[in-house]
Amino acid sequence: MSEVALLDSVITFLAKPLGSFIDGRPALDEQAGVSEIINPANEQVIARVQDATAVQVDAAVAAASRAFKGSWAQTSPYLRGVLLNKLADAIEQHGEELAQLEALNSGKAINVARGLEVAQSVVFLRYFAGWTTKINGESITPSLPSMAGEQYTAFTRREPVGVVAGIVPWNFPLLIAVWKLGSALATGCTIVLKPSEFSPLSLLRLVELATEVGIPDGAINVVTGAGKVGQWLTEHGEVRKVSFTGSVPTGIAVGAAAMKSKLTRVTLELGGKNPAALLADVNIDDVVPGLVMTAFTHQGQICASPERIYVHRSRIDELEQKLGAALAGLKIGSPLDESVQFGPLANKAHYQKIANYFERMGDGQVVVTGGRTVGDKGYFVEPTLLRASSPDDLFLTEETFGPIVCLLAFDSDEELIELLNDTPYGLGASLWTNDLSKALRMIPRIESGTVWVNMHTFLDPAVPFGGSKSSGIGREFGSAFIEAFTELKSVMIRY
Ligand code: TXE
Repeated sequence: MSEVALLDSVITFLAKPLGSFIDGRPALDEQAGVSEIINPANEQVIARVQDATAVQVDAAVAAASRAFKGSWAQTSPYLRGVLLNKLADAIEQHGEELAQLEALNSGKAINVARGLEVAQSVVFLRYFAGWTTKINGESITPSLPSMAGEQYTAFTRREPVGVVAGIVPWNFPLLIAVWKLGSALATGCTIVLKPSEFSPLSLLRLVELATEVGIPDGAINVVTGAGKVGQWLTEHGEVRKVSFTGSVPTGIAVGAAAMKSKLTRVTLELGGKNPAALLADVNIDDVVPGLVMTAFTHQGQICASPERIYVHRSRIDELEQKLGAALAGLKIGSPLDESVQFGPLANKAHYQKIANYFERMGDGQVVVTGGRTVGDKGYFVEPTLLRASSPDDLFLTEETFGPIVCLLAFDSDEELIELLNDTPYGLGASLWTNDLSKALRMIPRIESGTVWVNMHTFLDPAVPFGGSKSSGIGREFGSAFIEAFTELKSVMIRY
């Protein structure tokens, strides 16, 4: 099948001078450095984006601060919800344009860009829009003694923390930015977003749409560039909260810098080495499509994707054979081809990291399928299935963040619990079984922010998401996000 034709709007956007977006308009600076944005499918330059200067980061924070105290503070909760819904409408109307930008920039298969990244951005924004009118404190009756007939009452207020810095990774540049701006704007905060230096394009288009639908200038700003720009934001004295998604080492550095700055609040959503466990009763034919989808969508570059699969010894041969065959049948190719299920890795650095893992394969593991790079143009690799013989295998311990899944047999439920928890991480885990009674007994013993049963990596805006152990601090979504983006103020009154 041929590639989808690029929309004129996409071609026009890519040809524009691009850079930061501050206070409702593009902020371009002739003196600034420029980063070339590469299409990972063919290694061609598709756009040039200016890197933000320190002065521009200051300007972005100042604009967010003005909006926080001014226009956004004066926008009622109801109108905030209306504006977030209007932005969701605009994403729907420009859905194909945003999906094409994503496919071009991050190598996401066009159907995944449309059906997951863009469609879910709309779903999440509408969820946050619904919260704007429901963020309240509580009234409290104190027990203070009354000496001369006086009485007391008290209440709490949920007040927005202020200017938020949202630092976004390269794997879901639009959706993760929406999580951060939706949480910030719903609670009355304003935000400065920093996309990854590899994939800033869809967010730069989104912030234009935000201005077009009437979100006040300065409420959402974007500063472009590499880690240094994120560091300036994290250390900025007027930033009250950092919401970071990315790798564990960078997350630790961001958390430490934020604490050191002004005890700036942080939410960290970091990586993991997520396990899936297949109990003895599973129907392998039912499970294989779910595992392919959850572990190999967007080439496995999803923070909660399973990379280690523990299978009851009685079923591992059947799983190995059927999962291996399903992976070998995936169509690898251009993300703009609607029949392709598996595009390139998102950038050269990540491709080199995965290629390096391929070189280390075979020493201790059996390579069931995959394990090679594909072609000589673009960052393509094969979906890869390994079978290990020891729980200490490097493919059961190190996060690859790529399309590499490793199987290991287990014999007893007690052994399985130990294997699941034998990691510094704790983002997501899944149990695959028809024995719900057994699953419910195991769930409290699994050290993980989320446990899925007969599914994995499904995120819903109503269900809190985040990591335990070294996979992060704090929770996004549900009502849990409100705590992270507000301060609780107590008011006591004597009357
Ligand atoms: O992540 P980083 P990178 C993992 C994955 C991948 C590895 C590296 O294993 O191979 O991380 O990817 C910004 N202060 N994940 O380099 O470094 C950076 O510019 C403030 C897992 O992309 O964590 C980018 O915008 N910000 C992950 C963002 O932080 C800094 C998704 C993430 O970059 C900074 C992506 C600093 N000192 C990669 N240094 C997940 N959990 O979903 C960098 N940044």
